[in-house]
Amino acid sequence: MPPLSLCARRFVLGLRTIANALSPRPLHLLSVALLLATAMPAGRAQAQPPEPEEPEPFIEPAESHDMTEVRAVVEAQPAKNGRWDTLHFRMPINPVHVALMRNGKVLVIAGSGNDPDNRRWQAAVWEPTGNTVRTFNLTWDMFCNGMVILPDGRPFVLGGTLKYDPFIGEPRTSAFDPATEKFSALPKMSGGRWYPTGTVLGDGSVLVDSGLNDANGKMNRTVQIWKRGAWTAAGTIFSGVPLYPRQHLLPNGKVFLSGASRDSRIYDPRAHTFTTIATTLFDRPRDYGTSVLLPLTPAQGWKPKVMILGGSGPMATDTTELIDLSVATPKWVAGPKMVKGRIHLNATLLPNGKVLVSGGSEKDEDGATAVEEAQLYDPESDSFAPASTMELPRLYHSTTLLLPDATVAALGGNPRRRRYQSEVEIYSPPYLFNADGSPAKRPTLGRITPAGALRYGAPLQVRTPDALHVSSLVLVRAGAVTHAFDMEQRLVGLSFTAEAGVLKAKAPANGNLAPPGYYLLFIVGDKGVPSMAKFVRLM
Ligand SMILES: [Cu+2]
Repeated sequence: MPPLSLCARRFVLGLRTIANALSPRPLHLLSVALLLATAMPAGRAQAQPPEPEEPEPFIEPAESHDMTEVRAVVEAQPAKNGRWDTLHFRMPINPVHVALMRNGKVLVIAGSGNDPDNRRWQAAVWEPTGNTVRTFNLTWDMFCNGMVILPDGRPFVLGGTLKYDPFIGEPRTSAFDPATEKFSALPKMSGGRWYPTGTVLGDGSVLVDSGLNDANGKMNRTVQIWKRGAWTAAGTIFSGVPLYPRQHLLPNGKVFLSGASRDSRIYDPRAHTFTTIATTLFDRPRDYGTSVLLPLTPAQGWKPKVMILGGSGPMATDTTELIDLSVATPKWVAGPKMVKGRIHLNATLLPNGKVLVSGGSEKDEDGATAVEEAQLYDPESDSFAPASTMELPRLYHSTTLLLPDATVAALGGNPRRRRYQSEVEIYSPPYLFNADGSPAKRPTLGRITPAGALRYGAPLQVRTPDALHVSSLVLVRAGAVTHAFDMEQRLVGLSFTAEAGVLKAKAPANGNLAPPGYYLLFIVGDKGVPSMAKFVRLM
């Protein structure tokens, strides 16, 4: 550990006392690393800076609170607030990682599931429509991996856990075939990665960075790109890189890193360099906050805007920030505040372009301060509206995922080791209800032409009897969520013309706007009601 200045030491010890008062568990090395990083903000990293000292990551794993009692919540105005329903079905494994596959089923990965003594590493395929689930064993521990979905539709698992306490990262990777429901090993990365982030780039290659290595449990400093079946080195990570960095591919082909650290950076996949472009308004790292690339729409010229929400610790912030990345000198500006501070929250893009913000707690790891009020962020009005109330706390290791029927599944929550929230909740947004609470009539999505893969810029036709009453046609990339962040989520709107029975559009112009892979195609009616989605493959 680097030597501390007296001031930093006092700061660390002060926080340590607070943290110990909150938690019976002794603070371990990563917590101290977090506090250090908080106490001493990292300098602005330039391209490939010399690295005199191993920087320590910002985010610590969190666990230590009890599940709370289930209580009934009845939503009186579903057409206004939407509605949460708790399924009778329970998830048989800890759903730390979830990915929506091209067949509508969900890959759920627990690995050891936050239990150091559990050597039975598991995953599952969950079918949300019938609520069937099939669990199976894994040959290595995929707990705390990074996961994206390859352009061919296979979830791609990057690293995981080799050892607990202190955590050592796993260098292995594996791809899951949705058809055969089997994993196959792919080449190892440059070293272990525990808490890495993967980002699919415009050409379908995959960037991976961050994560603790398998040599000494320190940061894996190599940035790598997966291309044509092999890993290549793609630069060196900057000093003070957070674990699970929040990353988004921008329409210019570069990658924006929005947190958790205060300095926001751009990674150039060609030059392999990081450049700091902005600093958050919030004066600490937003640990376990989340980040969303807001909808890329034709009305906005597909200009990229990113929103960051909540995070920090031990007390969470209720603040949000927005950045317009289409301007020459991007700057964070304050967004509306959330109803309460949230750490370990989730944010999910809906087909109508709004963002469902749910879960988390005001105090880190504390179920008693769980924020069960969900909210909908509207990028057009830049404001939040209530989105009813969840029944259960959703803290550390909870996930949310947009499903093809335009509802959102909320799973898990596991701040205390060996226990997790097994109940699954489904959010039905207001658009699914009439004023009297009955189901809204949805536009009918008919045949999509071409039937096979959709090429960039190519004509696209969507049959629908509701063609003259459609307000938007959107592609929503199938999500892959863990640790309060969806590494895949992205909504790309398409401009179209409507004739009786058919919408005529063009596929997104290129892979930087919408990286190759599988998307949910929705049409949204003029009253805001989305159709059921169909998967399309973009390439
Ligand atoms: Cu974790």
